[in-house]
Amino acid sequence: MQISRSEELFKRAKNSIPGGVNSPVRAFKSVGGNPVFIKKAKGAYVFDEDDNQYIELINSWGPMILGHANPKVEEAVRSAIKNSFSFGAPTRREVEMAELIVSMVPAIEKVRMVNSGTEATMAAIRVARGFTGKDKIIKFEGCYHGHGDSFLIAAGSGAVTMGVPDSPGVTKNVANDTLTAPYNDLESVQRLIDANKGQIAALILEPVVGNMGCVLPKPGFLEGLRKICTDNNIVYIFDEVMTGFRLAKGGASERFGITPDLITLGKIIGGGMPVGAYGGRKEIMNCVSPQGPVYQAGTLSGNPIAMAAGFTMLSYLNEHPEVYTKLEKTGDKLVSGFKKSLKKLNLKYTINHIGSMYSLFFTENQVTDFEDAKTSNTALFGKYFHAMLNKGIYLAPSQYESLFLSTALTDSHIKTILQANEESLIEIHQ
Ligand code: KE4
Repeated sequence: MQISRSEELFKRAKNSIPGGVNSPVRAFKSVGGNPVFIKKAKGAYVFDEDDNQYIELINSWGPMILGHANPKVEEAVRSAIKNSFSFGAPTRREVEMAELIVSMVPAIEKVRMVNSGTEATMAAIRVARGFTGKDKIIKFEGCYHGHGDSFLIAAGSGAVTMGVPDSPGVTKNVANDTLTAPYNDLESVQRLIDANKGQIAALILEPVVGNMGCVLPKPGFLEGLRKICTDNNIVYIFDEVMTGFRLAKGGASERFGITPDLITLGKIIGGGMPVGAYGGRKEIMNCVSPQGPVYQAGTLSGNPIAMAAGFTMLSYLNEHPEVYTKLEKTGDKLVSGFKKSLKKLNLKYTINHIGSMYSLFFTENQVTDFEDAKTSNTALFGKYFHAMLNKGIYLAPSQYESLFLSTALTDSHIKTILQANEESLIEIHQ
Protein backbone atom coordinates (compact mmCIF):
# COMPACT_ATOMS: atom_id res chain seq x y z
CA MET A 1 0.00 0.00 0.00
CA GLN A 2 1.35 3.40 -1.00
CA ILE A 3 0.36 5.75 1.84
CA SER A 4 2.74 8.67 1.29
CA ARG A 5 0.02 11.37 1.32
CA SER A 6 -1.30 10.09 4.67
CA GLU A 7 2.22 10.05 6.12
CA GLU A 8 2.79 13.60 4.91
CA LEU A 9 -0.54 14.76 6.36
CA PHE A 10 0.20 13.05 9.68
CA LYS A 11 3.55 14.83 9.92
CA ARG A 12 1.81 18.17 9.21
CA ALA A 13 -1.08 17.41 11.56
CA LYS A 14 1.23 16.89 14.53
CA ASN A 15 2.35 20.54 14.27
CA SER A 16 -1.10 21.89 15.00
CA ILE A 17 -3.16 19.06 16.56
CA PRO A 18 -2.08 17.17 19.71
CA GLY A 19 -0.80 13.81 18.45
CA GLY A 20 -2.03 14.77 14.98
CA VAL A 21 -5.58 13.57 15.62
CA ASN A 22 -8.80 14.82 17.15
CA SER A 23 -9.40 11.59 19.04
CA PRO A 24 -6.53 9.46 20.42
CA VAL A 25 -7.47 6.01 19.12
CA ARG A 26 -7.21 7.29 15.52
CA ALA A 27 -3.44 7.76 15.85
CA PHE A 28 -2.69 4.01 15.51
CA LYS A 29 -0.58 4.24 18.72
CA SER A 30 -1.49 0.75 19.92
CA VAL A 31 -0.88 -0.91 16.52
CA GLY A 32 2.12 1.16 15.42
CA GLY A 33 2.68 2.88 12.11
CA ASN A 34 0.97 5.98 10.74
CA PRO A 35 -2.78 6.36 10.43
CA VAL A 36 -4.29 6.45 6.98
CA PHE A 37 -6.14 9.69 6.34
CA ILE A 38 -9.60 8.98 4.93
CA LYS A 39 -10.73 11.15 2.03
CA LYS A 40 -14.16 9.69 1.27
CA ALA A 41 -16.39 6.70 1.83
CA LYS A 42 -19.31 4.99 0.10
CA GLY A 43 -21.27 1.91 1.15
CA ALA A 44 -18.86 -0.67 2.59
CA TYR A 45 -15.74 1.20 1.44
CA VAL A 46 -13.49 3.95 2.72
CA PHE A 47 -10.80 5.56 0.53
CA ASP A 48 -7.64 7.14 1.85
CA GLU A 49 -5.69 10.14 0.56
CA ASP A 50 -3.63 7.84 -1.66
CA ASP A 51 -6.84 6.45 -3.17
CA ASN A 52 -6.39 3.06 -1.52
CA GLN A 53 -9.76 1.34 -1.08
CA TYR A 54 -10.63 -0.56 2.10
CA ILE A 55 -13.60 -2.66 3.14
CA GLU A 56 -14.35 -1.17 6.51
CA LEU A 57 -15.40 -2.84 9.74
CA ILE A 58 -15.36 0.23 11.96
CA ASN A 59 -18.07 2.38 10.34
CA SER A 60 -17.00 5.49 12.25
CA TRP A 61 -17.04 3.44 15.52
CA GLY A 62 -20.66 2.46 14.99
CA PRO A 63 -22.80 5.20 13.36
CA MET A 64 -22.65 4.02 9.73
CA ILE A 65 -24.84 0.94 10.29
CA LEU A 66 -26.41 1.40 6.83
CA GLY A 67 -23.03 1.86 5.18
CA HIS A 68 -21.43 5.16 4.18
CA ALA A 69 -23.18 8.00 2.31
CA ASN A 70 -26.65 6.49 2.69
CA PRO A 71 -28.73 8.32 0.03
CA LYS A 72 -31.76 8.89 2.29
CA VAL A 73 -29.69 10.43 5.08
CA GLU A 74 -27.77 12.51 2.54
CA GLU A 75 -31.02 13.79 0.97
CA ALA A 76 -32.42 14.73 4.40
CA VAL A 77 -29.30 16.76 5.21
CA ARG A 78 -29.29 18.46 1.80
CA SER A 79 -32.86 19.68 2.25
CA ALA A 80 -32.29 20.71 5.89
CA ILE A 81 -29.26 22.91 5.16
CA LYS A 82 -31.36 25.14 2.87
CA ASN A 83 -33.16 26.41 5.98
CA SER A 84 -29.92 27.47 7.72
CA PHE A 85 -27.81 25.37 10.07
CA SER A 86 -28.78 26.31 13.58
CA PHE A 87 -31.34 28.41 15.44
CA GLY A 88 -30.74 27.76 19.15
CA ALA A 89 -34.51 27.60 19.47
CA PRO A 90 -36.99 24.71 19.75
CA THR A 91 -37.93 23.05 16.44
CA ARG A 92 -40.61 20.65 15.20
CA ARG A 93 -37.95 18.09 14.24
CA GLU A 94 -36.73 17.80 17.85
CA VAL A 95 -40.25 16.88 18.97
CA GLU A 96 -40.54 14.30 16.19
CA MET A 97 -37.09 12.90 17.07
CA ALA A 98 -37.94 12.59 20.77
CA GLU A 99 -41.27 10.90 19.98
CA LEU A 100 -39.52 8.47 17.60
CA ILE A 101 -36.90 7.51 20.21
CA VAL A 102 -39.60 7.03 22.86
CA SER A 103 -41.52 4.78 20.44
CA MET A 104 -38.38 2.72 19.57
CA VAL A 105 -36.90 2.26 23.05
CA PRO A 106 -39.50 1.06 25.61
CA ALA A 107 -37.33 2.03 28.63
CA ILE A 108 -37.25 5.65 27.48
CA GLU A 109 -40.27 7.73 28.54
CA LYS A 110 -38.53 11.10 28.15
CA VAL A 111 -35.29 12.00 26.36
CA ARG A 112 -32.91 14.95 26.10
CA MET A 113 -30.69 15.48 23.04
CA VAL A 114 -27.03 16.44 23.48
CA ASN A 115 -24.02 16.48 21.13
CA SER A 116 -21.97 13.41 22.02
CA GLY A 117 -21.97 10.19 24.00
CA THR A 118 -19.72 11.83 26.59
CA GLU A 119 -22.26 14.60 27.19
CA ALA A 120 -24.99 11.97 27.50
CA THR A 121 -23.19 9.92 30.15
CA MET A 122 -22.00 12.96 32.10
CA ALA A 123 -25.56 14.27 32.20
CA ALA A 124 -27.03 10.88 33.10
CA ILE A 125 -24.93 10.49 36.25
CA ARG A 126 -25.60 14.12 37.23
CA VAL A 127 -29.35 13.50 36.98
CA ALA A 128 -28.98 10.26 38.95
CA ARG A 129 -27.12 12.13 41.69
CA GLY A 130 -29.72 14.90 41.66
CA PHE A 131 -32.60 12.42 41.74
CA THR A 132 -31.22 10.25 44.57
CA GLY A 133 -29.32 12.91 46.53
CA LYS A 134 -26.37 10.50 46.67
CA ASP A 135 -22.84 11.05 45.32
CA LYS A 136 -21.05 7.83 44.39
CA ILE A 137 -21.28 5.84 41.16
CA ILE A 138 -20.24 2.32 40.20
CA LYS A 139 -18.61 1.62 36.84
CA PHE A 140 -16.89 -1.51 35.50
CA GLU A 141 -13.22 -1.94 34.62
CA GLY A 142 -12.80 -1.93 30.87
CA CYS A 143 -16.05 -0.08 30.18
CA TYR A 144 -15.62 3.33 28.57
CA HIS A 145 -18.28 6.01 28.93
CA GLY A 146 -16.57 8.95 27.22
CA HIS A 147 -14.00 11.33 28.64
CA GLY A 148 -15.98 12.79 31.57
CA ASP A 149 -13.83 13.04 34.73
CA SER A 150 -16.01 10.61 36.71
CA PHE A 151 -15.34 7.85 34.17
CA LEU A 152 -11.56 8.22 33.72
CA ILE A 153 -11.01 6.16 36.84
CA ALA A 154 -8.95 3.02 37.31
CA ALA A 155 -9.74 0.33 39.83
CA GLY A 156 -8.80 1.24 43.39
CA SER A 157 -6.26 -0.86 45.29
CA GLY A 158 -8.78 -2.90 47.29
CA ALA A 159 -12.01 -4.27 45.90
CA VAL A 160 -14.09 -1.94 48.04
CA THR A 161 -12.01 1.22 48.00
CA MET A 162 -12.50 4.29 45.83
CA GLY A 163 -11.14 4.52 42.31
CA VAL A 164 -7.95 6.34 41.37
CA PRO A 165 -7.65 8.90 38.55
CA ASP A 166 -6.87 7.25 35.21
CA SER A 167 -5.71 10.50 33.65
CA PRO A 168 -3.81 13.54 34.87
CA GLY A 169 -6.27 16.36 35.44
CA VAL A 170 -8.84 14.12 37.11
CA THR A 171 -8.83 15.02 40.79
CA LYS A 172 -8.69 12.63 43.73
CA ASN A 173 -11.95 14.10 44.98
CA VAL A 174 -13.69 13.14 41.76
CA ALA A 175 -12.08 9.69 41.88
CA ASN A 176 -13.35 9.22 45.43
CA ASP A 177 -16.90 9.18 44.11
CA THR A 178 -16.31 6.49 41.49
CA LEU A 179 -16.17 2.86 42.57
CA THR A 180 -15.12 0.17 40.11
CA ALA A 181 -15.93 -3.51 39.82
CA PRO A 182 -14.86 -6.27 37.41
CA TYR A 183 -17.39 -6.81 34.59
CA ASN A 184 -19.62 -9.88 34.99
CA ASP A 185 -18.92 -10.01 38.75
CA LEU A 186 -22.15 -9.49 40.70
CA GLU A 187 -20.61 -10.29 44.10
CA SER A 188 -18.06 -7.48 43.76
CA VAL A 189 -20.92 -5.04 43.15
CA GLN A 190 -22.71 -6.24 46.29
CA ARG A 191 -19.46 -5.79 48.26
CA LEU A 192 -19.12 -2.20 47.00
CA ILE A 193 -22.71 -1.46 48.02
CA ASP A 194 -22.22 -3.02 51.49
CA ALA A 195 -19.05 -0.95 51.99
CA ASN A 196 -20.66 2.29 50.79
CA LYS A 197 -24.13 1.97 52.33
CA GLY A 198 -26.63 4.57 51.22
CA GLN A 199 -24.02 6.50 49.19
CA ILE A 200 -24.39 5.09 45.68
CA ALA A 201 -26.48 7.11 43.24
CA ALA A 202 -25.94 5.16 40.03
CA LEU A 203 -24.43 2.12 38.40
CA ILE A 204 -23.44 2.53 34.75
CA LEU A 205 -22.27 -0.13 32.30
CA GLU A 206 -22.10 -1.10 28.67
CA PRO A 207 -24.75 -3.88 28.49
CA VAL A 208 -22.54 -5.42 25.81
CA VAL A 209 -19.03 -4.03 26.07
CA GLY A 210 -17.33 -2.65 23.00
CA ASN A 211 -14.49 -0.81 24.73
CA MET A 212 -12.38 -3.69 25.99
CA GLY A 213 -13.10 -5.45 22.75
CA CYS A 214 -16.52 -7.08 22.44
CA VAL A 215 -17.46 -8.70 25.77
CA LEU A 216 -20.90 -10.14 26.49
CA PRO A 217 -22.76 -10.13 29.80
CA LYS A 218 -22.88 -13.58 31.41
CA PRO A 219 -26.40 -15.03 31.78
CA GLY A 220 -28.02 -13.39 34.81
CA PHE A 221 -25.53 -10.51 35.10
CA LEU A 222 -27.74 -7.73 33.72
CA GLU A 223 -30.79 -9.15 35.52
CA GLY A 224 -28.80 -9.40 38.77
CA LEU A 225 -27.75 -5.77 38.49
CA ARG A 226 -31.38 -4.76 37.89
CA LYS A 227 -32.39 -6.40 41.19
CA ILE A 228 -29.44 -4.96 43.12
CA CYS A 229 -30.18 -1.44 41.84
CA THR A 230 -33.89 -1.72 42.61
CA ASP A 231 -33.21 -3.05 46.13
CA ASN A 232 -30.71 -0.27 46.89
CA ASN A 233 -32.39 2.73 45.19
CA ILE A 234 -29.53 2.97 42.71
CA VAL A 235 -30.22 4.40 39.23
CA TYR A 236 -29.40 1.61 36.73
CA ILE A 237 -27.86 3.17 33.61
CA PHE A 238 -27.31 1.29 30.33
CA ASP A 239 -24.67 3.10 28.33
CA GLU A 240 -25.94 2.20 24.84
CA VAL A 241 -23.85 4.67 22.88
CA MET A 242 -22.52 1.65 20.94
CA THR A 243 -25.34 -0.89 21.30
CA GLY A 244 -28.28 1.50 20.89
CA PHE A 245 -30.23 0.90 17.66
CA ARG A 246 -27.51 -1.66 16.75
CA LEU A 247 -28.27 -4.84 18.72
CA ALA A 248 -31.99 -4.36 18.03
CA LYS A 249 -34.29 -1.51 17.11
CA GLY A 250 -34.63 -0.92 20.87
CA GLY A 251 -30.97 -1.70 21.51
CA ALA A 252 -29.67 -3.97 24.28
CA SER A 253 -32.56 -3.17 26.62
CA GLU A 254 -34.90 -4.71 24.03
CA ARG A 255 -32.55 -7.57 23.08
CA PHE A 256 -32.00 -8.66 26.69
CA GLY A 257 -35.46 -7.70 27.94
CA ILE A 258 -34.10 -5.51 30.74
CA THR A 259 -35.55 -2.12 31.71
CA PRO A 260 -32.80 0.14 33.06
CA ASP A 261 -33.73 3.46 34.69
CA LEU A 262 -31.74 5.57 32.20
CA ILE A 263 -30.17 4.87 28.82
CA THR A 264 -27.44 6.92 27.14
CA LEU A 265 -27.25 7.01 23.35
CA GLY A 266 -24.91 8.26 20.63
CA LYS A 267 -23.34 7.22 17.32
CA ILE A 268 -26.20 5.70 15.22
CA ILE A 269 -28.67 8.21 16.71
CA GLY A 270 -27.01 10.98 14.67
CA GLY A 271 -26.58 9.05 11.42
CA GLY A 272 -22.95 10.21 11.44
CA MET A 273 -23.64 13.72 12.75
CA PRO A 274 -22.65 14.76 16.30
CA VAL A 275 -25.63 13.65 18.41
CA GLY A 276 -25.99 12.06 21.84
CA ALA A 277 -29.01 11.61 24.07
CA TYR A 278 -30.02 10.41 27.51
CA GLY A 279 -33.46 9.32 28.59
CA GLY A 280 -35.47 6.94 30.72
CA ARG A 281 -37.99 6.99 33.53
CA LYS A 282 -40.19 10.11 33.57
CA GLU A 283 -39.76 10.78 37.28
CA ILE A 284 -35.98 10.89 36.81
CA MET A 285 -35.96 12.89 33.56
CA ASN A 286 -38.40 15.41 35.02
CA CYS A 287 -35.54 16.47 37.32
CA VAL A 288 -33.73 17.93 34.30
CA SER A 289 -33.76 21.72 33.83
CA PRO A 290 -35.86 23.64 33.02
CA GLN A 291 -38.53 21.21 34.33
CA GLY A 292 -36.44 20.30 37.34
CA PRO A 293 -33.35 21.58 39.18
CA VAL A 294 -30.62 19.44 37.55
CA TYR A 295 -28.85 21.72 35.10
CA GLN A 296 -27.76 20.59 31.64
CA ALA A 297 -27.61 22.64 28.44
CA GLY A 298 -26.07 22.87 24.95
CA THR A 299 -25.94 25.48 22.18
CA LEU A 300 -26.15 22.90 19.42
CA SER A 301 -28.31 20.31 21.19
CA GLY A 302 -31.07 19.18 18.81
CA ASN A 303 -29.31 20.94 15.94
CA PRO A 304 -31.64 20.87 12.90
CA ILE A 305 -29.07 19.36 10.50
CA ALA A 306 -28.09 16.67 12.99
CA MET A 307 -31.75 15.96 13.72
CA ALA A 308 -32.46 15.60 10.00
CA ALA A 309 -29.70 13.00 9.68
CA GLY A 310 -30.54 11.18 12.91
CA PHE A 311 -34.30 11.21 12.38
CA THR A 312 -33.89 9.78 8.87
CA MET A 313 -31.52 7.07 10.09
CA LEU A 314 -33.74 6.04 13.02
CA SER A 315 -36.91 6.18 10.91
CA TYR A 316 -35.32 3.82 8.39
CA LEU A 317 -34.27 1.39 11.14
CA ASN A 318 -37.72 1.65 12.70
CA GLU A 319 -39.50 0.88 9.42
CA HIS A 320 -37.09 -1.83 8.16
CA PRO A 321 -36.68 -4.59 10.78
CA GLU A 322 -35.07 -6.67 8.01
CA VAL A 323 -31.93 -4.57 8.65
CA TYR A 324 -31.41 -6.49 11.90
CA THR A 325 -32.03 -9.89 10.32
CA LYS A 326 -29.44 -9.03 7.68
CA LEU A 327 -26.90 -7.85 10.27
CA GLU A 328 -27.38 -11.04 12.31
CA LYS A 329 -26.78 -13.16 9.18
CA THR A 330 -23.72 -11.16 8.14
CA GLY A 331 -22.25 -11.45 11.63
CA ASP A 332 -22.90 -15.19 11.78
CA LYS A 333 -21.37 -15.79 8.32
CA LEU A 334 -18.28 -13.74 9.06
CA VAL A 335 -17.62 -15.18 12.52
CA SER A 336 -18.18 -18.80 11.45
CA GLY A 337 -15.71 -18.15 8.64
CA PHE A 338 -13.18 -16.79 11.13
CA LYS A 339 -13.68 -19.84 13.36
CA LYS A 340 -13.19 -22.20 10.40
CA SER A 341 -9.86 -20.53 9.58
CA LEU A 342 -8.68 -20.61 13.20
CA LYS A 343 -9.51 -24.32 13.34
CA LYS A 344 -7.79 -25.03 10.00
CA LEU A 345 -4.66 -23.21 11.20
CA ASN A 346 -4.89 -24.84 14.61
CA LEU A 347 -5.07 -21.43 16.32
CA LYS A 348 -7.17 -21.23 19.49
CA TYR A 349 -7.82 -17.49 19.69
CA THR A 350 -11.08 -16.26 21.21
CA ILE A 351 -13.87 -14.60 19.23
CA ASN A 352 -16.67 -12.80 21.08
CA HIS A 353 -19.66 -11.97 18.93
CA ILE A 354 -23.24 -10.72 19.12
CA GLY A 355 -25.23 -9.52 16.14
CA SER A 356 -23.13 -6.99 14.22
CA MET A 357 -20.45 -6.62 16.90
CA TYR A 358 -17.43 -8.89 17.29
CA SER A 359 -13.78 -9.00 18.40
CA LEU A 360 -10.99 -11.47 17.65
CA PHE A 361 -8.82 -11.60 20.79
CA PHE A 362 -5.25 -12.84 20.41
CA THR A 363 -5.52 -14.90 23.59
CA GLU A 364 -6.59 -18.51 24.17
CA ASN A 365 -8.45 -17.50 27.35
CA GLN A 366 -12.15 -16.86 27.50
CA VAL A 367 -12.70 -13.07 27.59
CA THR A 368 -15.43 -12.12 30.06
CA ASP A 369 -13.80 -9.12 31.75
CA PHE A 370 -10.92 -6.65 31.39
CA GLU A 371 -8.36 -8.88 33.14
CA ASP A 372 -9.07 -11.60 30.57
CA ALA A 373 -8.93 -9.12 27.68
CA LYS A 374 -5.52 -7.92 28.87
CA THR A 375 -4.06 -11.42 28.37
CA SER A 376 -4.27 -10.75 24.63
CA ASN A 377 -1.03 -10.49 22.67
CA THR A 378 -1.42 -6.86 21.53
CA ALA A 379 1.84 -6.93 19.56
CA LEU A 380 0.49 -9.81 17.50
CA PHE A 381 -2.80 -7.93 17.11
CA GLY A 382 -0.78 -4.99 15.74
CA LYS A 383 0.80 -7.24 13.12
CA TYR A 384 -2.61 -8.69 12.23
CA PHE A 385 -4.07 -5.18 11.95
CA HIS A 386 -1.42 -4.08 9.46
CA ALA A 387 -1.54 -7.33 7.51
CA MET A 388 -5.29 -6.83 7.07
CA LEU A 389 -4.86 -3.13 6.25
CA ASN A 390 -2.37 -4.02 3.53
CA LYS A 391 -4.97 -6.40 2.11
CA GLY A 392 -7.57 -3.64 2.01
CA ILE A 393 -9.47 -4.42 5.23
CA TYR A 394 -9.85 -1.54 7.67
CA LEU A 395 -10.14 -2.72 11.29
CA ALA A 396 -10.25 -0.79 14.57
CA PRO A 397 -6.62 0.12 15.38
CA SER A 398 -6.76 -1.46 18.85
CA GLN A 399 -7.26 -4.92 20.32
CA TYR A 400 -9.58 -3.31 22.86
CA GLU A 401 -12.25 -2.20 20.41
CA SER A 402 -15.25 -4.00 19.00
CA LEU A 403 -15.78 -4.12 15.26
CA PHE A 404 -19.05 -3.01 13.69
CA LEU A 405 -20.75 -4.44 10.61
CA SER A 406 -23.04 -2.54 8.26
CA THR A 407 -25.83 -3.61 5.92
CA ALA A 408 -23.59 -2.56 3.02
CA LEU A 409 -21.51 -5.75 3.45
CA THR A 410 -22.33 -8.36 0.78
CA ASP A 411 -21.37 -12.03 0.51
CA SER A 412 -18.51 -11.07 -1.76
CA HIS A 413 -17.20 -8.61 0.83
CA ILE A 414 -17.40 -11.39 3.42
CA LYS A 415 -15.45 -13.70 1.13
CA THR A 416 -12.75 -11.07 0.64
CA ILE A 417 -12.52 -10.39 4.39
CA LEU A 418 -12.26 -14.12 5.20
CA GLN A 419 -9.59 -14.62 2.55
CA ALA A 420 -7.58 -11.66 3.90
CA ASN A 421 -8.07 -12.90 7.46
CA GLU A 422 -6.71 -16.38 6.72
CA GLU A 423 -3.74 -15.02 4.75
CA SER A 424 -2.98 -12.52 7.55
CA LEU A 425 -3.13 -15.17 10.26
CA ILE A 426 -0.69 -17.34 8.29
CA GLU A 427 1.58 -14.35 7.63
CA ILE A 428 1.87 -13.22 11.25
CA HIS A 429 2.61 -16.73 12.52
CA GLN A 430 5.42 -17.42 10.09
P1 KE4 B 1 -18.40 10.14 22.30
O1 KE4 B 1 -18.21 11.25 23.31
O2 KE4 B 1 -17.09 9.67 21.70
O3 KE4 B 1 -19.47 10.44 21.26
O4 KE4 B 1 -19.00 8.89 23.11
C1 KE4 B 1 -18.32 8.40 24.23
C2 KE4 B 1 -18.72 6.96 24.45
C3 KE4 B 1 -19.61 6.67 25.48
N1 KE4 B 1 -20.01 5.40 25.71
C4 KE4 B 1 -19.57 4.38 24.94
C5 KE4 B 1 -20.04 2.99 25.24
C6 KE4 B 1 -18.67 4.62 23.87
O5 KE4 B 1 -18.22 3.59 23.12
C7 KE4 B 1 -18.22 5.93 23.62
C8 KE4 B 1 -17.23 6.26 22.52
N2 KE4 B 1 -16.67 5.15 21.85
C9 KE4 B 1 -15.37 5.35 21.28
C10 KE4 B 1 -14.90 3.99 20.74
N3 KE4 B 1 -14.21 3.25 21.72
C11 KE4 B 1 -15.37 6.40 20.22
C12 KE4 B 1 -14.09 6.47 19.39
C13 KE4 B 1 -13.17 7.56 19.89
O6 KE4 B 1 -13.02 7.76 21.11
O7 KE4 B 1 -12.58 8.20 18.99
